[in-house]
This record gives sequence, structure tokens and C-alpha cells, in this order.
Amino acid sequence: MSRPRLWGFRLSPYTGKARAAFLEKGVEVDLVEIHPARRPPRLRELNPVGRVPVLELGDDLALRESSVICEWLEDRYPDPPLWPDDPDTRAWARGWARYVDDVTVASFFLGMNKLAFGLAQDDPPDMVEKLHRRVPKSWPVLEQALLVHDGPWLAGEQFTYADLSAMPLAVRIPEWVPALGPDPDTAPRAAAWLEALRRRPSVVAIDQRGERLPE
Ligand SMILES: N[C@@H](CCC(=O)N[C@@H](CS)C(=O)NCC(=O)O)C(=O)O
Repeated sequence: MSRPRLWGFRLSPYTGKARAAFLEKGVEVDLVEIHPARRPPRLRELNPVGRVPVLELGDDLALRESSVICEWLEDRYPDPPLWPDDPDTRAWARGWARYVDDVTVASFFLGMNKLAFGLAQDDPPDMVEKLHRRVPKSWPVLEQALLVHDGPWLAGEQFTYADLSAMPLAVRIPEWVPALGPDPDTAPRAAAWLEALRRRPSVVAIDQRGERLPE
């Protein structure tokens, strides 16, 4: 199989999650960088929705959705495992991966996107604030989830995709809007979790490559 190609851009949280997953697995992938505002026609051939990340696996196969790309990675390269072995804990972790992706990551990054590129015509004027208000609301929820297996990761000792989903938040919140991060006094586990994610070698490696927009 030729080397897979990951279409995305460096500031895309879901592309970042997929890139970190490849690094965690020790699997090489080429990043095909696009400009978010000028998506090449080839991207729409691979994914008619036009979203990234997309994993191109050859002439005839392209996978869309970051979670699906992670599932493919897990099936193809089972070691090291990034889901718990036990089916119950695995299902539980999947539930939290989805919460982080759909609630915390989506609210924060959609808000940042609207801040950078402007509101859509039918957005209410306080759309960014509305989205960003959801971010701190998720810390007490995640604090409780982190208590279940007693950390340091959501599923306990094992680092899983549920943690990986929060990687873009761990990197960007302190840089862009630190006030939206967890308060170490009221959500100490969530604060320590994001800090541990920031120090994770896969996350550091991506960050060191420079997270600029392509020219
Ligand atoms: N659920 C998707 C979300 C992908 C997504 O929202 N990608 C953004 C960049 S981070 C995008 O391409 N947005 C453009 C659009 O929605 O048209 C995933 O996990 O892959």
C-alpha cells in the first residue's frame, strides 16, 4: 500500500486529531495542505462535502470523518491499541470521544472560525459568545467523567482516542482564549488532563512543525 495522504490544514482541529493518531501509531502519513478558504476541486472529488480531514488511500478510496479515519487506523494498525480492550470500557470511551468532538471541540473551534472569518448571514450577532459559553460548561462534565476511572486519562491508565479528541483544545485554548480553559480550583482533573495532553509527544511533535495557515 502506498503512503496514505491526509488532506487538511494545520489549524483544523479534526485534521490535528487524525495527525496525532498517526503519530501515536507510528504510521507515516503525508499531509496534503489545503487553504481552508480555497478548497481545491480534487478535494470535492474525494469528499463531495468538501470537509477535511480526508484520508486518501489510493486512486479509488478516500475516507472522510476524523473518527472513521481513526477507526481505520485502529483496524489496520492495532498496536499500540488506542481503544480499551474491554468492550464496556471501549463503548464508554467512545461516548466521551463523541462528547469532546461534538460539544467542546465543535463549540470552541466554530466560535474561533466565526471570529476569524465573520458570521454567516443568518447567525445571531452574539453567535460567537453563545458557542464559547458552551466550552466552560463542559469542564465540570469532563471532570466527572475523569473521576470514573481515576485518570490520568479518561479510561484510566490507558491513553485512548477519547483523550486524543481533546488534543486540539489542549493546544489552542491556552494560546487563543485561556479564559475558556478549566479552572484548576473547580475542575482540577480536567485542567491536569489538558496539561498532560499538551505534553504528550505526539501533540508536541505536531506543534513543533508550526501551526501556520498555508500561504
Ligand atoms: N465531523 C467531521 C468534522 C470535519 C470538519 O468540521 N472539518 C472542518 C475543518 S476542521 C471543515 O472542513 N469545515 C468546512 C465545512 O464544513 O464546509 C470530522 O470529524 O472529520
